[in-house]
Parts: sequence; C-alpha cells; structure tokens
Amino acid sequence: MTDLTRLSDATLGQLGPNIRRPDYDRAGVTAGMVHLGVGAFHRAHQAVFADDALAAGDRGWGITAASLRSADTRDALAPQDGLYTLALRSDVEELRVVGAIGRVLVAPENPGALLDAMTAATTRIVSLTITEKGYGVDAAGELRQGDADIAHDLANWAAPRTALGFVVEALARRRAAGLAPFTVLSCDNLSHNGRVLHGALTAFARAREAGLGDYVEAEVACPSCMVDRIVPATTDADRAAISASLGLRDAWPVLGEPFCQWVIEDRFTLGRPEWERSGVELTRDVAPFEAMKLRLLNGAHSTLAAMGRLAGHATVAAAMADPVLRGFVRAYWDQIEPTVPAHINVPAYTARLVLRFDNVALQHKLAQIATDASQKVPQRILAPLRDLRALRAPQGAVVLAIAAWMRSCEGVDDAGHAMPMTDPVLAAWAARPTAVTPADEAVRQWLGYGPVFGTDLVQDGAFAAELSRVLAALRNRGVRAVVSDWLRR
Ligand code: CS2
Repeated sequence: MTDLTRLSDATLGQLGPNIRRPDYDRAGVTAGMVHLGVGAFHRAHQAVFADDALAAGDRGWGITAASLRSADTRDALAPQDGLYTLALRSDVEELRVVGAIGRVLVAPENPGALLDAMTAATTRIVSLTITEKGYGVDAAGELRQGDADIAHDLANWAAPRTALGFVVEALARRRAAGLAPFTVLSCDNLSHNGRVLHGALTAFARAREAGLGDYVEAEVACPSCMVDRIVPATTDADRAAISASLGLRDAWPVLGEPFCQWVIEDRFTLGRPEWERSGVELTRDVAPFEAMKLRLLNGAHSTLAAMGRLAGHATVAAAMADPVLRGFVRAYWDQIEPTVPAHINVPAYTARLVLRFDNVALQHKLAQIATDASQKVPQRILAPLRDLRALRAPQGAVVLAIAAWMRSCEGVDDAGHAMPMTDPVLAAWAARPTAVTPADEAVRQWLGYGPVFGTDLVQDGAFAAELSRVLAALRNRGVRAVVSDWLRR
C-alpha cells in the first residue's frame, strides 16, 4: 500500500470512472458547519450529506471538523486535503471519495483556533458526535459539575477541553460580537438528544454566569435528530484493501453499510443545507423515530454485544448466525414492541434490521458495541423496561438482556476466557460487583448504582429477586443454555 500515490486534490483525477468523487470546486467552498468529534461515524454519515449538498451547488456548507482529543485524523487527512474514502459494504463494495471536510483541527493543540472557527460569521451550525459520555450529564440529565474536565472548563473559558466548554465559550463570544448564535446539532444516540444538549449547555452557561445561562436557554436552538448507519471501526487490513481498490493510498478511509437514515427536527436559526434533496427526513417531532431506533436497533445491538461475547462470538453477524441468539433477538423485539410508538411499523423495521445485522461483509465487532455500555443501556434497554413495567406487560426478555449485561461486566465469558470491558465511567466505580459477589448482592449493588439505574428499580424487591435468579443462572449455566430454556418456556 505504501507504494501507492497518496489520495489528494491533485490525484483525484487518477481514480477509476466508477468511483464517485467531489466534482465541485473544493476551493470555492465555505465552512458553514463546524463539527466536534471527527470520528468514523461523522465521516460516514453527516459529512456525506454535506458532500451531497456541496455537489448540488450549495457551496456554503463545507465542514471544519475538530477532534477534541487525538491528532490521528488530522495527521492522516491533512496530506490528503481532507479527502477520504467511504466504502459501503454488502455483497458488493461501493467506494466514494468524500470532499466535505476542508480542515481538521485538533482542539488540545490550539483551542483558540477552534473557537475562532466556531465564532466565524460564516459558521451557522455546530454539530456534535462526542459519544454519550461527552454530554457531561447524569441519568437525570443534571450537569456533572464535579467532573474534572467540566470543572476545568468552568474555570478556563478560553482553553476548554469539553464540547460543552467550547460551545458555550463560542456562543458567549458571538453574543459579545453581536453575531447570532449558531444552531447546535447533537448527532449522538441519546433519547431527545437536542433537549439533553440544550439542558447541558444551559446548565453549563448558567454555572459560568446567570445571564449567559438565560441567553443560551432562550436563544440557542438545539434540534433533536436520529442518526443511523452501522459503521464498524476501520482496521489496517481495511485501509490496505480500500487503498488497493482505489489505486491511491488512503490512510484514513471509513466503512459502513449501504443503509443510511437521518431524521432531523427542522429548527435551524441560521439556515441549513437542503438535506431533503439527499433523503434526509425533516420533521417536527423526532421522538418516535428515536425510540424506534434506540430501542429496536441499538437495544438489540447492546444485547447481542453482551450475550454474543459471553457465548464466544466476535461479530454481530456471527451472533446472529447463532440460532439461540437470533431467536432471542426476535423475542426481545416482540416483547418491547408495545413500547415503540404505535404508528411505527415494527415488523417491517425489524425485518430490515435482520438483514442489516446479517451483513457479514461488515465484520462489526461486538466489543466495539460493548464499549461504554453503561452510557448506552439506560436509553436502549432500561427505558423500554420502565415502559413495560408501567404497562404491567411481560419483561422476561428485557430482564435477561440486563442480567447478561451485568454478567458481561464481570469480565469472563462462558468458556472462562477473559472478556475485557472498555467502559471508563463504570471502571471509575471502584466498589462495583465482581464475578465472586453473590448474585443477589451484585444485583442489589447494580440497581443501587444511580448513574445507570436511577433510583426507582432498587426499590422493587420482586424485580431484584428475578434479576438475581437470572444472573445466577447465567453464571452457572451460560447464556446459550439459559436463553434456550427461556425461548422454550
Ligand atoms: C452501536 C451503534 O456501537 C454501538 O453502540 O449500537 O454505533 C450503531 O451501530 C449505530 O447507532 C447505528 O446507527
């Protein structure tokens, strides 16, 4: 791969005719958006829609992207003029070179440069993919003021570390300069992501100064949106294979499935691209779409991550090829269907999910999905559980999913192999239960852990007893045996 010429503006002309590439004048593009969190998901999703808008002639919607942590993406993309390949994988592979990202900034190297980009009059939207834990709020939506980075940013306005710190300082500077606020668009998998973001920004601004809090609360629009595309982490083998197919060396491609969906609440104070031209759904209320996607897709993903890893599977497609787990996912979907808004066609949606999960070309690792699970389980699995409890409807599948997640956090799979968990928030809970904590005691500790479980579930003794019984069974007999029996019940 190293023998190949590098992908860049100058070498775009060498691409084969079947590879889509930016056919607009990239030099004539203005950055109307600043994006915080330039991970693979952003580059396989929002940046592609921006590329479509640019190709359609809407030249004000280029992206200045920023990493809040590492320099990797900037170091790889700078020699490529911001260009990178999106490989869409199914039975076939489709390559597209995306040109929407003009500059990549590395926030810790130069926070002032990022604040300047956000404060520029041309910046009309600031979008975020900062993962669930990036919002700095607890399960009740309260700002974690004790968090070291948040505390740092409340004291160091000009050199923030967190997305909240950057956004609030940029808004304060715009306000002082008489510039209207940009719209702030969360593209993370949280329920009511816009509302959560608006609450966190307001609380952060208020902790700086009461008047700034009032300003953010009243003037800053944070539309909610639902984002969807399965984007497995890129490996060195992917980078080599994609470069070989491209005929040019791309050090930082992304890959994903062909399916892509974006549903956005249409509330943009300084305008937005004509996203609808490329299939984005603009709506007044995103909540039903969010519930559908978080509970059916992401809930099944997190359940497969826990159960699949315990059973020794590495990828989503491998877990789905296990008849026990496949049967369980269907039963889980059936059980939570009453918690999904009535007008959603659940059978049609889940039939499509099966095809998406079965996509072997993706090699989507369960360990990737298991990362940060403590930040995901509340909106994906506990939210439908609470709805089922309110409906007094059967909850066995959901209880099994929760017990499997607890068991997976014990760090050993059913064959006794180490199963590392990457969940820094959970890891910080020093007294968390381990594989040798008796099951009833472990469940009592888990349910009492407010940041994930809130305060309601711990009070229900019958629920705790059932969960303990299932956790003990999972430890004793393994996930496949327990789930098989449950399916045959
Ligand atoms: C996955 C998501 O890693 C995870 O937690 O469930 O990234 C999922 O692939 C996307 O939300 C699909 O849009």
